[in-house]
Amino acid sequence: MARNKIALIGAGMIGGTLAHLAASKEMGDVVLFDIAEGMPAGKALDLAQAAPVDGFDSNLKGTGDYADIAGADVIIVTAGVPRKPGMSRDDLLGINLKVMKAVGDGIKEHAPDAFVICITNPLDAMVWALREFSGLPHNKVVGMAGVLDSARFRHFLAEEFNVSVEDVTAFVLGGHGDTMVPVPAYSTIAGIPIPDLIKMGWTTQENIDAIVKRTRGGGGEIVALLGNGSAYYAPATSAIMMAESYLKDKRRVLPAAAHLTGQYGVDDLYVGVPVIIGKDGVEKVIEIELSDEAQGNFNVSVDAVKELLEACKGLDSSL
Ligand code: TXD
Repeated sequence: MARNKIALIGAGMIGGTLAHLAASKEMGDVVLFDIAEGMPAGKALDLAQAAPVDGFDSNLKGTGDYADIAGADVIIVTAGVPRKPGMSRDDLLGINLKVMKAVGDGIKEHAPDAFVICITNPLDAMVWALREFSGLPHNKVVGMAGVLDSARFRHFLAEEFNVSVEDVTAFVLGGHGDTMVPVPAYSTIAGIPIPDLIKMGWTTQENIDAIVKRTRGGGGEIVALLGNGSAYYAPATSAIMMAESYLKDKRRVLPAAAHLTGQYGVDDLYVGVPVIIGKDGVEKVIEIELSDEAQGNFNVSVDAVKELLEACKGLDSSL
């Protein structure tokens, strides 16, 4: 049986971490594509030399030629420019929209059957644009943000309750930005919803409110600490989980930026919602009933995504 092929468009901090994870988990052969001269080949060679030590078999190739992504089963896109301190995700819009055009054209020509996971910011707008430029079916193009945002929420909750992260589930909806909507009512410690834990006196509403706020600003907190670039370990780990659910047809229920066609009252927009990812890509969008407060926050988040899309359409008349 032929190995799977995973193509990484963008071989920077997240791209390199993705390559390391995909190869060391033996998910398949890995192609690192980047416009930077030499760098993707250097990372591929470095990782290939880790293989004999760690004991994994994966062919790794660095390239600047889209022809090398031909036949990819999964493509993960991080190409673009990351946030610098003080820069909002939206500042990235103009630069990264042009990058999505080039990437979309490359995918359309060389790997139209792939499952594509977009990570590039501003996420909800970039995944929409990438889908448009690539022309792939909507169920085969998805955005990664929700797994990361809910992982951040889970980490903070595990610290608050002093329990294993494994026993914390968390629910985050909406766009990947300051308007994202962490939903405590659907977040649990071993199945016990957060509001019940507050009633049990295990924590306070104030503490949960502070955690929700910290989750919303989770990306910015790391940007400020790093001083140069944005988070990469957790974003890469999150995208790998989505890729595995597709490749192994695991049908995991994950929050992801998916194309909505009326669900949650939203049409033709990519927004973070719970989905099932299996062999056909996004196989189902799960529509849950939200409290008035959560729905209100979700609507604010959707409006922020809509605004970004309008800006994209203003920048590129083909959209
Ligand atoms: O949750 C999420 N979705 C995110 C998103 C969490 C963290 C970071 N997020 C975004 O991911 C971030 O704002 C960026 O837009 C991407 C990638 O972040 P990374 O930290 O990996 O950025 P790097 O290290 O700058 O890598 C980007 C690479 C770099 O090597 C460039 O040379 C390359 O992209 N690049 C290109 N590759 C291919 N084709 C084109 N046109 C191109 N332009 C730049």
